[in-house]
Amino acid sequence: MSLPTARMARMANAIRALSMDAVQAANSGHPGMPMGMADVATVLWTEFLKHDPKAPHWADRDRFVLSAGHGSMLIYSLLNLSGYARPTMDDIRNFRQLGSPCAGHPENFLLEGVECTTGPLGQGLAMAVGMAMAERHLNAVFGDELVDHRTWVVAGDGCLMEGINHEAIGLAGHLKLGRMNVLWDDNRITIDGDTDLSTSEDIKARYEATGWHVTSCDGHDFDDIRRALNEAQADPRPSLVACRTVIGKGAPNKQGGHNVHGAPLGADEVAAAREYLGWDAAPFEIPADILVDWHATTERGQAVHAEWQARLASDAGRRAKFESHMAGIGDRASPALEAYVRDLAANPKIVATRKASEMALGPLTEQLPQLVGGSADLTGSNNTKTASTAPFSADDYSGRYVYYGIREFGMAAAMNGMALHGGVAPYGGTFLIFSDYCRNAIRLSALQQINVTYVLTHDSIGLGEDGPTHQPIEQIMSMRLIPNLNVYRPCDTIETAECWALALEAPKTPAVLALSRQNLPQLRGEGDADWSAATNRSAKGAYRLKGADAPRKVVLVATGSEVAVAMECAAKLEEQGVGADVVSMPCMELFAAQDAAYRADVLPTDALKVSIEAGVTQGWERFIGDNGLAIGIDRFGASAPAEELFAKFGITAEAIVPQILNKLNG
Ligand SMILES: Cc1ncc(C[n+]2csc(CCOP(=O)(O)OP(=O)(O)O)c2C)c(N)n1
Ligand SMILES: [Mg+2]
Repeated sequence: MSLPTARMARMANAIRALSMDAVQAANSGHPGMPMGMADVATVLWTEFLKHDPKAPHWADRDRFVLSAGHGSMLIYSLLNLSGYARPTMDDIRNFRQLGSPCAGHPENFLLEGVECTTGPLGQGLAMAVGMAMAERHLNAVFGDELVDHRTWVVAGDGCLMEGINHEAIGLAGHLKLGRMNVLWDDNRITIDGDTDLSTSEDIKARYEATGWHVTSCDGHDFDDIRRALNEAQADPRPSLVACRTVIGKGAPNKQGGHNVHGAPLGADEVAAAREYLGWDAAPFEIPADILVDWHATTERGQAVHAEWQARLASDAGRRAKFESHMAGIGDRASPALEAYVRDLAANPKIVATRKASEMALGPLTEQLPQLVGGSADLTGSNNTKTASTAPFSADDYSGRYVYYGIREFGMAAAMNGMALHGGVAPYGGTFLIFSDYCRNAIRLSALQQINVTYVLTHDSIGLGEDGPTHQPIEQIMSMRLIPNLNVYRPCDTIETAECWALALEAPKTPAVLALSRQNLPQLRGEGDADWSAATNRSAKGAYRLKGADAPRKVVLVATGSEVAVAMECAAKLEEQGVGADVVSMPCMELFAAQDAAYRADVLPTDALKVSIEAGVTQGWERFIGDNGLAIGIDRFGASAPAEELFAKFGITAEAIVPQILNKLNG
């Protein structure tokens, strides 16, 4: 049952008033989008969205994604008016100020009800694809009784124009994610002016061609909005609803123009808007009758939530399984790997670390049902598929392996969406070199404090013949620049398993696993016969793999495939009576977090420190100091067999040892 139009209009005007007043108070922000989409959002939130403000984490709630994150006042208004505990009106008063959860753009870690961080245009919608995938997967596992919800997206012209939109809707159309509905704020305005300035694209035709259902509505006509949303819900395909709106609707002199996009209306125009909208309440005050109407609309969601709780309670076994699944991996990755690693200790394997990753994924995917893998069309190269992970497809959403296609950015964003949804622990592969294609989504994994594992193989010139376009040089070090991202570069089978355990057992930190294409010797095994989480040597980020025999003069620090090179260097140095430690550093971030005593023990000041990594040397000063020796590659690679490249670029014991001796004697 819908409320009369006049009351709906006043509910929508509450969003308009809060948005223009908050932006005015902050003297910064974007009033145009929330004022333009206020009517659509009011219909969606009060009549369609399944949610319970008293239980923002309810697993079967609909997901709402404000992909046009600059319109953050829209979601802050909606959460407040619907009766969520936060944001309070004081929070809104402090919009965009230090300490307020009402940040410039919505942040998932600041407010319950904000499902994901948005602002980088296009990625909200692409994350929503992942949420819709997670929903279908869990529905296939647990059935309609426990998992049956929709993913709603509000997106602007910018979200649809970004390249990632193509990847995201291609994936959603192919996977027939019919429970995903995108409400496009079709206002024909972006920052620079009319969309005519920069695009002539037939967006509706593009969505249709991608397998989407497309409809439109007058975004300021409540009945027409309802009609379109009902149509979107009924159609089995994902839906795009083009909502024709006027940006800044309600600001009589500025609405419809680009100046209302991202600047305060100004005191005069705010006053004019109050007049125009018939809004006489003071700033940040909502008339009681409007608040009553808003709160009443959430009774529907509360009732549905109560029914869901009853269904969950009705079957104790199913409930336990569901709750354990939704709770995530916790610390169950290490136990899943114990038998495998202990066997490696007794039976060493010479394999590429990408292969070692596949071997570790065997027991992990077998024992951890939350793991959902995939690759951006490099399954056989990334070694991401296991016997336990059948394809996830429109015909069978119970599968746990996603063929993402050649959509690195779309894959990364979708994985973020899955992780945010909960109940799914996503990992996905591509070549390390193409991390740059999805870099901003990796950054958003880190910013959003979620667990996503990036399996990035072919991690150096060691990939050989494909040449410089495919050979990472600056990628590993540049990944390490991203805060709250653990970059792992394991050196052998056992370290690879250790890094997988660490990656999966950090619920608020995403991980990159940089893995080799080429075979590597197994360097570990001694002392690993009783391997467990407690003996995971990679956990401290770096450790002494081999101590010096002769009096120590040198400490060689290496990662990944270069640890074996460091071992050769050490052997040659020892032959000449020069004592050398070898430190394996699979994760700089974890090492940097250790206490000073441990760091000083591993990297003592009284020895020459030599770093060896087949990538840029910049950054290694942090560990080897000003007087250290950094062996690396500060230019693009070349096309040739791997062994020849290591020789050419001097990443061999033959090339390195003389430099060390020179330095010691110099
Ligand atoms: C990836 C990315 N590029 C650029 C921006 C800066 N930016 C923020 S909003 C915007 C214009 C968006 O236009 P539209 O989606 O139509 O929003 P409207 O002006 O209608 O509110 C731009 C370019 C951004 N936030 N993200
Ligand atoms: Mg626009």
